[in-house]
Amino acid sequence: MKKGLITGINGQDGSYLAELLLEKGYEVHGLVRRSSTETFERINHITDRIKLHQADLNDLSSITEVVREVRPTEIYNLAAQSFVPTSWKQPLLTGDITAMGVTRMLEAVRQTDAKGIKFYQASSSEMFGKVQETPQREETPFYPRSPYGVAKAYGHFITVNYRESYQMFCVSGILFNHESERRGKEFVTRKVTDAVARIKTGKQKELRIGNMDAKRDWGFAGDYVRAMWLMLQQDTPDDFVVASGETHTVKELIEIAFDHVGLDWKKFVVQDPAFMRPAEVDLLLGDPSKASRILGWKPELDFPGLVKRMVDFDLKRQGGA
Ligand code: NDP
Ligand code: GDR
Repeated sequence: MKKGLITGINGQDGSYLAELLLEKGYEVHGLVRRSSTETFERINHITDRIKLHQADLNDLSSITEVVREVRPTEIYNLAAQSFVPTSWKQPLLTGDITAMGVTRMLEAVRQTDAKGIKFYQASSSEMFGKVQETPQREETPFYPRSPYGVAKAYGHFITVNYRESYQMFCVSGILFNHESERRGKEFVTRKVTDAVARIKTGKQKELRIGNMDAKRDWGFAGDYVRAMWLMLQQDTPDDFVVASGETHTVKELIEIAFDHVGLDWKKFVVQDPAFMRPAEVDLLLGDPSKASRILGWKPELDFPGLVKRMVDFDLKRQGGA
């Protein structure tokens, strides 16, 4: 039986990936950090079918112990400080978890069973930052624009380096933005769909937002975790861009979300400098052709479908549907 260990199992992607691995008959283990209030909102429905282990990406001995105890066949390293604005407020912490945390995971693998464990690193389109070409491909040079992007670039290269230094099966998935009803409410898609639902049900008056001209290549998280799994099923380790191949502005996102409940967004949206970033990533557009050709991956949910799904979910939560 295959055994999967997911760091960040309690996050958006971790919860979808855990479901996918269970469906495929894996024994699923998750690494979670200690918290004074245990909230497993995203994985409550599957906690009886998975095994959780307490460890922290900042603590090598704790993760080595988990890797030794579980002896997984596959590790998905999804844990990170993943919110870009926080990376300017807490740059050192972001570096510790999102960059050095990857080396700690790789060391835990190398010291336990370098040849027997396949390793997936959750890399990001934020590494492209101030983009050097469009669309962005696996070969596009990185120019990160935030401490988060810089940390992810380190994580990417250390993963490639362990593959080349120790012939370990390590891959880096360069994933573009992917969203769902399980997305944290601080990220722009969920912030918008949650606000639309609250405005529609009379609980909120306005939506304060930052840069509406930023363009992102958005997809559905459920589709993207399939690509992670596919990368570890290959015979040789390689890196892949995973994206929808379409880009949309934040403004388009807002329009679709408000339209879906019959509201005029212009009456409710206020631009607020507080949500502007010190350095912005203006445009992201990925080229997923390598993932399509080699992994046979393609996304199933398109952008309008994704936004409407999230609005419908939030509306239901607010008792408005
Ligand atoms: P989330 O922020 O939803 O989840 C991140 C998880 O990491 C959380 O469960 C969090 O734990 C855990 N974590 C944070 N710090 C530590 C630590 N020190 N030790 C152990 N666990 C920790 O992110 P997503 O699910 O959206 O993303 C998954 C990964 O993919 C991240 O690495 C992210 O940077 C990357 N990524 C995401 C993209 C996206 O669009 N979603 C695109 C490209 C890359 P807790 O629940 O306790 O907070
Ligand atoms: P991003 O996602 O930074 O791309 O990182 P986010 O949803 O936070 O921002 C997307 C774009 O929207 C603009 N924006 C706002 N963003 C937020 N959060 N709040 C606002 O009010 C707002 N107004 C405008 C932003 O400026 C930005 O241009 C996500 C994370 O999941 C990372 O971990 C991941 O690596 C990348 O996606 C790919």
